Amino acid sequence: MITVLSGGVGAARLLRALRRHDAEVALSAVVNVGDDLVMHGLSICPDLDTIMYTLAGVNDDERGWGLVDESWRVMQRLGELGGENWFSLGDLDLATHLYRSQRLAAGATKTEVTRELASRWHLDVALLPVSDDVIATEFDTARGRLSFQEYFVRHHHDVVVHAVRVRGASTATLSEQSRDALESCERIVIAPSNPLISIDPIVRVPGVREILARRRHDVVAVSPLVAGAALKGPADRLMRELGHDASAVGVARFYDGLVGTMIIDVADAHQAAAVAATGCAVRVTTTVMSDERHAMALAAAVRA
Ligand code: FO1
Repeated sequence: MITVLSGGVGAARLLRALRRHDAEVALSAVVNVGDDLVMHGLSICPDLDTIMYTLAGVNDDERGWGLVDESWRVMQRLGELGGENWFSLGDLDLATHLYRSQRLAAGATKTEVTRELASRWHLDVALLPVSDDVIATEFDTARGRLSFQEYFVRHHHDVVVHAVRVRGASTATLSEQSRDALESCERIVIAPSNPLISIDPIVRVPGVREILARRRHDVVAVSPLVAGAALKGPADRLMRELGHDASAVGVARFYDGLVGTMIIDVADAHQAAAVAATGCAVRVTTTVMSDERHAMALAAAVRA
């Protein structure tokens, strides 16, 4: 059994690769909920949905989020009415948010609703929100305090960040299902997701850091930075702005004490000794899942 600490796109692709690599392995994803938002009265969980759609084979892989063959008529009409439409919810994607919002209003937990949605898509990966409590990642920026999606989407993560806050994380309860998945698996994998805004909001939930530290020899992390750059999103820029090295070494230092093995890209092979000097084993492979062959190579390295 493998449990993957997960953000959005990078985690979704790694989970898909792990499943294709071994149809038998039991897979769980403990997923970040710090990007979640309520908009137009609807509860939206971008990381959970990106993973769900990717594993179901219906994610728009080019865009990275949302459904393939989506249409945007509702957003267009909303704009014509003068409503807020900077955060695009596709016509079909809206059904997911309507379903989730109705079930939450009826008293179901996020964990229960996620299980229901995942079963409708026939997923064979346990999708687990790290907590059922509200956790909200926020940014102190040159333009003031911004919510996650205001920073990420409205401002195209193109604004200087002074600090990241994860509201609610330190008092959130780790879900029973996430705790079980982290305690009972043979290997914990930290996906190639943004360390600061995808993985850290998970690690900050009381219990997670302790489990990782205690089980660090079973923990494998994949660096999301390749030659100092993120494949998608602002990980490199945020690392620099918040005083970290934007490199595989910087990622290894950020995970110090929590990780037994770091997987770094062949483009960063020259940093292997410096990564090892942080106190973990190092594996060098292709981490960019650009095609099936590379995805399988990464899945094999994660399982080695
Ligand atoms: N990302 C965008 O860049 N623009 C959007 O309008 C947008 C809408 C959206 C709706 C539902 C959803 O599940 C994800 C969505 N995303 C959008 C992606 C999301 O903002 C981020 O990529 C993640 O939160 C970061 O992991």
